[in-house]
Amino acid sequence: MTETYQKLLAIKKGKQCGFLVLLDPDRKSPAMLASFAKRMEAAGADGFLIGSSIMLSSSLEKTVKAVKKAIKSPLIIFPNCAGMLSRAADAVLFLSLISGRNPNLLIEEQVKAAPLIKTLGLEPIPTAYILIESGNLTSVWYMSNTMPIPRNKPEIAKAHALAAEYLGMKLVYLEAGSGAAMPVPAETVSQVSKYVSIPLIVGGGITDPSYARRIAQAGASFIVIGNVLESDSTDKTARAFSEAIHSNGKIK
Ligand code: 1GP
Repeated sequence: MTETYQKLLAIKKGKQCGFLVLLDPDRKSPAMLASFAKRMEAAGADGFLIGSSIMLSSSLEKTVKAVKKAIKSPLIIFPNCAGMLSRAADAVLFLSLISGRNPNLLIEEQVKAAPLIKTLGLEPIPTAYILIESGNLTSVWYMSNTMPIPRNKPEIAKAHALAAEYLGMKLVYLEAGSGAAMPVPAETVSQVSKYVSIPLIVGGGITDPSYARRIAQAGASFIVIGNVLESDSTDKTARAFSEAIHSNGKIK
């Protein structure tokens, strides 16, 4: 069962870089998130991740159902623990936080989640989650109790990404953390994307379409934008991100 993963590969093939929007169920009601997702899709989003580092609200199932009804593109769960699942989603990023040395997030949560994912009939997408130092203490850094990779050491990120590929993982997610002061360096994206052959998702702290364009040019397969779109009442920012991410390497 790899239908959603195949859709992601088709997006990457057709557009070179895909634009994913992060939906945080803790920040808006299901109805509000559904109408926001619909607008983001109209503005050019290719797909959606739904998740939160803490998940205070208990409305994930309701939110996933509402968003799913409102959009046509893939809706993928971006979980923070084994229980964060919904059968209404298209897939779940089956994450292992491989930059950390916390056994709970390397394998324990996965062992708990696997039987649930099977029972729900959800598509798991094996994903290597790699935290990159981003200047401030982000929620994911604090909550995961792991050290991120130093931002001036792309060779360490490369080694982790290659290990993930050799372990059979299907995606690498280079994460600065939602709301990061500094996004993943373009140089790291460039070096990692040249070094491995699996698609690369990049996110965290990207607030400027011109930086998204740089990351796309550096070889990202997907760029995730969250925070900066939440106050985007006119969708102008989303359209600017879409244009930049889909520019197919054109310099502006
Ligand atoms: C975090 O990449 C996402 O995983 C989104 O980050 O909210 O900082 O855009 P932002």
